[in-house]
Amino acid sequence: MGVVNVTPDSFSDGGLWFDEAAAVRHGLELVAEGADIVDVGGESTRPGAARVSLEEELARVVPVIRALSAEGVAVSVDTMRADVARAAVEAGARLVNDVSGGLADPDMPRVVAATGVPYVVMHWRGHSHDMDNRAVYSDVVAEVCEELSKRVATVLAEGVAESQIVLDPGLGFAKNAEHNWAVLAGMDRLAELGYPLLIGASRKRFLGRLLAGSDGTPRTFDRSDAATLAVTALAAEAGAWCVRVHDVAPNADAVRVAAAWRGAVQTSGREAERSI
Ligand code: PMM
Repeated sequence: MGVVNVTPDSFSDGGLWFDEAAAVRHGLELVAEGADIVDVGGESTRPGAARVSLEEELARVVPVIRALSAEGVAVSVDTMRADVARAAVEAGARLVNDVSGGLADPDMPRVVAATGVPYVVMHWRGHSHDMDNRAVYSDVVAEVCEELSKRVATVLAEGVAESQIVLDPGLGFAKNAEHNWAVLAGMDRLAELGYPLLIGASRKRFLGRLLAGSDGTPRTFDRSDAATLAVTALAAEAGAWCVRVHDVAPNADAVRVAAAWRGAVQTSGREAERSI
């Protein structure tokens, strides 16, 4: 999944694709580089970000989604608003990516149920302005699993089908670096919830912190793409269904490497069985 943030203020690419034509061009480039899905968002979720109005979000994303969909691109809409999700699907979006997992807008699950498209339910504890204060856990993996299970139960009760659901632990959303690493290491427990997993590590602060210089200054996001790539390879190996990334070409290659590796492991397993 390649990212097109149609925003002036997203963390790593804010302002780059704010213009409609630039956003569409970038979406097409991401597909050419190997993205299966292009995730279009009109609201920054960077820590501390303020919300945009419904009208502004619609004006940012709908024309871009319509244009990309008309080109045959599988578009997902990154939104917490049911009205935006509805308009996006009408404009051709084939997936709804809701970082709040239906918590920000109680109408979201019902609207997604009516559309029938896949629904990414992300682990979330509150809006960007104070999410860092909510990064308090005694066992982050257990609590993320438990809170996601509750969201799943709610969205199912609102009519979303099991087959629509994709889960995402929400790296960086009410999680510090230590929490993010624990969540990645606990992907097998998240997978036990029984739904495909999406992982969004690309260019996030915890990677910059890991790669900090000797004086403790975090590595800038534009120099942490190799770290994103490493997460992609490991997440794919751990069974992720999808990774959400900004720099598609090398990540698409990493996913193919992981798939070939898995395929070879399965083949050699079958051969070993035959020889017994
Ligand atoms: N992260 C961001 C935005 N949308 N969606 C999902 N499903 N998972 C994520 O981790 C996620 C997301 C923030 O990233 P950006 O603003 O740097 O693109």
